[in-house]
Amino acid sequence: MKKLLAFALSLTLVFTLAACGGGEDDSEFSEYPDIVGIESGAGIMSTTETAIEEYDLNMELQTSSGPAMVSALGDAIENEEWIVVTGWAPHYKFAEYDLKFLDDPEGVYGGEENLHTIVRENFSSDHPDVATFFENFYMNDAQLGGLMGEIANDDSDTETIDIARDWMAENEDVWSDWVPEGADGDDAEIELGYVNWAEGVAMTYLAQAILIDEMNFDVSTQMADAGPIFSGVSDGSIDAFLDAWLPTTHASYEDEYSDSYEDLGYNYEGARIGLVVPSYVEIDSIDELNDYVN
Ligand code: PBE
Repeated sequence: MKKLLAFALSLTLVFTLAACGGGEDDSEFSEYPDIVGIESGAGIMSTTETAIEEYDLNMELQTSSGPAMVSALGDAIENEEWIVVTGWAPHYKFAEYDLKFLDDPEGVYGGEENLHTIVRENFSSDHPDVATFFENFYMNDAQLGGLMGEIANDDSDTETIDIARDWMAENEDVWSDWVPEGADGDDAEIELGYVNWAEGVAMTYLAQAILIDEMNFDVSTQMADAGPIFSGVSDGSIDAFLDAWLPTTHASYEDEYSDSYEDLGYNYEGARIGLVVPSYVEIDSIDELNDYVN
């Protein structure tokens, strides 16, 4: 009995030492001590630097990419480890995993936003039918979520545009009214810019498929970081971008470039950005993070 007690006491000691740190990182976030971010040009990255200052967080922000962020999230969830990522909705990760946005009592991340389509100067007069098409282009959460999910879950080598075509075939009622009657681009070239963010990938390839198949334009796509995309639309080297987050996330790009592009309005409403964790992470607010990091 005594022996057992001694054993129990020594165990307590070990646990107490471990809880005090003892030089080792044994916090809940030990596997992912940094916030897993995305590309540096994303608005959510600079907003997260502000959040780190505002909440005085003992975490750093790691630069990564949208897809790498999702795969880190998947790995952490497989092992039930705590992780915090820069996250946004609409995004297919919410369909794939049980996740939650951390509350943001300081309001650093802003409220709901809309996704806008912006086009280069003179684009609307050069291609009025395409401008009308973009003005009509609108997806709700279920529609965009469905298309994003099909792209994310495709493990064959199907080209993204062909996944969009399959979606078109099943959702004609969604997009057919976007196409102006009699539109015929006569093979005119159009270049769509996008960043590797799931919602923009989905909308860009859907627009490309419709413009080619239903309106007879010759459409190419170009992927780059947000900065080059905004500057490309403003200098006219890119015709259109469908994933401008306004009024908050891309406000600095809007300030810098909006004199030299045209905003055709929103294609999705109710988007949001923030810090996202798996639902089993036992905190609900950004200001609780420091209680769980070393
Ligand atoms: N996002 C997705 C972007 C806008 C679209 C939230 C990662 C950003 O932060 O700039």
